[in-house]
Parts: sequence; C-alpha cells; structure tokens
Amino acid sequence: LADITAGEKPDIKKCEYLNKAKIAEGGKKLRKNWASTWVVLDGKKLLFYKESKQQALTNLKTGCKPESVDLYGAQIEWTTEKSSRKNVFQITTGSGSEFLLQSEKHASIFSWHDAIKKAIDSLGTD
Ligand code: I3P
Repeated sequence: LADITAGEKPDIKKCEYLNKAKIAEGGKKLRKNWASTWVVLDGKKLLFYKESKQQALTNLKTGCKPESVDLYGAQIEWTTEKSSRKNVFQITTGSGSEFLLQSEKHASIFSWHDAIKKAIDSLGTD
C-alpha cells in the first residue's frame, strides 16, 4: 500500500485466501503458526491481510497497512519437508524471511506458484 500513498496505481495480479505460516524472519526461525490470510499479489510484492476480505478491500482504498513482502531477490520453491500439509510452497525473501503458503485446492496453489514465480523472475536480482 506504500504505492497507493505514494500516488502510484496498485498493480493487483491476484488475490485469494490462502493458508500462511511465517517460519523465519531476518534469518531467525519462528514458531510455525498457520493462519487463513487474504493474500494480494501486486507484481512487486505480496501483501498479507489478517482481517476479512471486505476489510482488506476497504483498506486498499483507505491505506491501512498489511504485512508487505518485497519479491525483489526472493526465491520460491515447492516443499514437502517443511510441513505435513500438501500443496505447500516456500517463499524466502532477500532479507531472510520465510513464508509457507498452502491451499487445499491444487489448481489454486499451482496458479499462485506460477504467478509469484513470474513476478520474481520479472524483477530480476540485480
Ligand atoms: C505445530 C502445528 C503445525 C505443524 C507444526 C507443529 O504445532 O501443529 O500445524 O505444522 O509441525 O509443530 P504447535 O501448534 O504446537 O506449534 P504443519 O501443519 O505444517 O505440519 P512442524 O513442527 O513439523 O513444523
């Protein structure tokens, strides 16, 4: 939402409820805590909203702050080791934070993996 307050148009590619667990921050491991989260992909970053979809949409207009994850220099990979759940991928940010995202819906999580990978690749690493 920094983009909105800066007067730029948001470039929303995708939004949906996914299960999210943050497992590390700044290289430090965190206790895993899965939570249903409204996730927005805007091309350069992922936004995580704790509240309901309606509140999240309202906040898109009013500029309330979600947790924002910069995709520049991030990595994405499927994992079967970091969780007993199926359909899980991990995002590792340039700053050393790690997130797991999961959905019971195969098509949905594959589509998210694809979209986030494209966003990361389009940003490059240099
Ligand atoms: C964790 C919780 C998570 C589970 C995790 C447990 O216990 O059950 O759902 O992850 O497994 O440690 P607690 O709530 O007591 O912290 P998955 O559902 O992803 O398997 P883990 O320790 O193997 O990561």
